[in-house]
Amino acid sequence: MTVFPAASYFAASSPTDPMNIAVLCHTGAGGSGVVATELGMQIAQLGHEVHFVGAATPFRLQGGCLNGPYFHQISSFAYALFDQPYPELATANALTEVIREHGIQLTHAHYAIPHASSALHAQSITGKTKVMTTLHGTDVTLVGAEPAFMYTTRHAIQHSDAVTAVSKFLAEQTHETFAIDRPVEVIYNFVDTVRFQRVTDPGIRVRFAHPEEALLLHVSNFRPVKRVEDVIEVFARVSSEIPARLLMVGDGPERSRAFELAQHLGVIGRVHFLGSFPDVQTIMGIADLFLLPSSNESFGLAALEAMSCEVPVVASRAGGIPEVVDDGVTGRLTAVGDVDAMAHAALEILRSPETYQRMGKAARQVALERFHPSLIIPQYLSAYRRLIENK
Ligand code: GMT
Repeated sequence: MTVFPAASYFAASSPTDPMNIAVLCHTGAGGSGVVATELGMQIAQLGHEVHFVGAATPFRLQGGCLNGPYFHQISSFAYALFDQPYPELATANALTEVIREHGIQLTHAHYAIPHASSALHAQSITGKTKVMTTLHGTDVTLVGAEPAFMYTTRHAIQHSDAVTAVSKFLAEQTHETFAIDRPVEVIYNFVDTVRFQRVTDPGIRVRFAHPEEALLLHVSNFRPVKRVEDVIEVFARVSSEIPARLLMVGDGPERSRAFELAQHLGVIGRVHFLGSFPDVQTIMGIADLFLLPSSNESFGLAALEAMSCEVPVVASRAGGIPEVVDDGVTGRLTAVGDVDAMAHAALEILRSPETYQRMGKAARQVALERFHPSLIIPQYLSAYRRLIENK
C-alpha cells in the first residue's frame, strides 16, 4: 500500500462513518483534473472510498490505498450510424454502474461540462447519489457561456445538489453569467505543502541552469487564455538584462507559436520546452520566479504550487489571481498583456536577493496559512456530509 504524504496532515485516518464518493473530472493535464485527483487521493487516505470514472486515468493519479482512489474506465462504443461517440452518455452509463455496484452516496463533478450533466443523468437513472459540482474556471468564463453549451451548463449548475467555486471571483461570475440565484460556496484550491517544497539539491538545478542564471518557469496547458507568447516576451526582456533561462512545462495548442516567437526573438537557446509531466514539483522547487500572464484565471493553481515552493509569482491582475497572489508581498501583479511591466517586476525581484527571499518566504507562508489541505479538505468533507445526511 502506498502512503501519500497527505496522511500526515490529519490526525485521524479512519472516520467513524466513511462515505462512498464517485469523482468525474477531465483526466488530461489541467488544473481542474489536478484538484479532483489531489482531493480524491487525500480523502481516500482519510478512510473514505473514492471511485474515479473517466476515459483515461487522471494524469496525476498515482499510488493509492485500500479505499482507492479506484479508477473505472468508460467504455466507448463506435457504431457506423454515429457521427460522434456521445461521451456524456457513456459517462452517465459508466457512473450508473459504479453508483449501483459501490453504493456511491455522492458524485463530485469537477468542471461543469459535461461532468455535472452526466452526474445528474446518472442520478436520475439510479434515484441515488447526491451531486456536487465544483466550478473551476472556463466552464463558466469561456466555454459554459458559449451559446452551444449555455442552457445545459446553466441547468446542471441550477440542479446540482451543491455547487462550489474555487474563488470568490468565480462564484460572482457564475451568478452573473447564468443569472442564477442558488448559493455557490467558495472553497479555495489547496496545495500539498509536503510535496511542493523548495528543492535545495544543487545537482538538480544545475541540469537546467548555470548557478549564476536566474531560472524562470511557466507551467500550463498552453491554451490561448494562458498567453504563453507573453511569457516569451517577458523572458526576452529579462534575459537581455541578466543571465537567465526559462523552463516551459506543459503542452497545448499555443506551444508552436511560443516556440516560433522564442526563435524570432533570439532566445530559443535559453528557453526549454520540457513538455508535460506529473512530477512538476521538482521543477517548481528549483525555480526562481513563476510567470502567469493569463488573460483570465479563476484561481491559478500552478501559481499556488510555485508559491508553496517559495517561488515568487509575476502574474496578470486577472480573475481570481489576486485572491492567491498578494501584489508586492508574494509577487507582483500587472495589467493583462503589459509585458514591459511584467519584465520590470521580474527584474526588480530577481536583482534583489532581499526582495526575492522575502517574497519567497511570504509565498510559502500563504500556502501554509491559507491553502493548506488541513484547512480546505474539511470544507469539502463537511459539504459532502451535509448533502448525504440531507442537512
Ligand atoms: O477552467 C479551465 O481552464 C480548466 C481548468 C483546467 O483544468 O485547467 O483550469 C481552471 O481550474 C484550475 C483549478 O481550479 C484553476 O486553478 C485555473 O485558474 C482555472 N483556469 C482558468 O480559469 C483559465
